[in-house]
Amino acid sequence: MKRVAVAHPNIALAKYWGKRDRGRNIPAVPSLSVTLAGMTTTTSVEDADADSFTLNGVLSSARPLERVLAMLDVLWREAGQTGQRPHVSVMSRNDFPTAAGLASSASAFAALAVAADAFLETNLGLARLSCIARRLSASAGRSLYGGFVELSAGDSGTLELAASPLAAASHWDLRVIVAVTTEAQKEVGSTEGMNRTTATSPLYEAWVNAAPGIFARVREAVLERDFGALVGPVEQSALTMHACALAADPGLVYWNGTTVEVLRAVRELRREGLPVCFTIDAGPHVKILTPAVHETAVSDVIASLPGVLRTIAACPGEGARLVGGA
Ligand code: 2P0
Repeated sequence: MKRVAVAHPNIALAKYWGKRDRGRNIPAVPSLSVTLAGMTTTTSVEDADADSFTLNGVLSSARPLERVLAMLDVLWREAGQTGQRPHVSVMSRNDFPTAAGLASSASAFAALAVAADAFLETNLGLARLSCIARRLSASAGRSLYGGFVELSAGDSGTLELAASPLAAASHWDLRVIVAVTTEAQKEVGSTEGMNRTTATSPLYEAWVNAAPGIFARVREAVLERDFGALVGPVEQSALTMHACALAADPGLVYWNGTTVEVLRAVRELRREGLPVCFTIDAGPHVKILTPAVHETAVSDVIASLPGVLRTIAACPGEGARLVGGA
């Protein structure tokens, strides 16, 4: 038997950065993301004599294999199964480069949750799968759903925490233009970066206190489809997250020179009258938001900036889902 699922990465308009409970992977701040069409992870789960995980055609071992099997084991237990879990061959492929700075762990764990749930016939439903994916990678909990998705903060005693859909992909025809500023992998991954920030940044508490208000403003602007109201809190969320990471010890400098040039160019476009704003994740690439009608005008300018290697355009897309299998 074989089950195949697809999922897409998501980009947070209100950022998650910091955990209230590391063991349970509970976010310290609420986040709000948009799931992106156009970039896809496809994952299959099928019977095998021994467990294995192949990513982009390369057999994985150690930590990546452990995380994949952890998902299978959790699903098996959650469904109340007590016998031996069947051995599986898991194969996953991304049609987008991880160096594009689009969280591949989000689409990876979301696709795996759906494929494994179907393969094991656990039938847990999207909310349970989102909770399980969130434990492995918080942003993955959001990619279970399409369109605009929110994930609350929790307290250290929280056991169950799933993302929830806020509005469908069709709610707002936004474009996300990714300005790729390097092909290199980032030096410090998100999990390590946010744990270091939590432990050492003197600005961490200020971030945790400010984030709920920023999130509320993003949420309201999304619900109202008010781009003018979206600009301020989206940029503040990203810049406050980075300010807090920069102040860690040692400081986390995710940006390069081109990152700053792109931020300046986005603000220049805004001064010229275009509705456009930026966000930045734990890497040097800049993600630029604009209503669909302005996509070409914005991406032409951004693609021509010195240091921008290329741009990738994406729009709101669907959540994780099965695509067939025999
Ligand atoms: C976000 N990021 O909200 C933020 C903004 C990166 C910057 O969620 O430790 O891979 O596995 O829960 O989900 C990336 O962090 O971290 C992320 P873990 P994850 O999109």
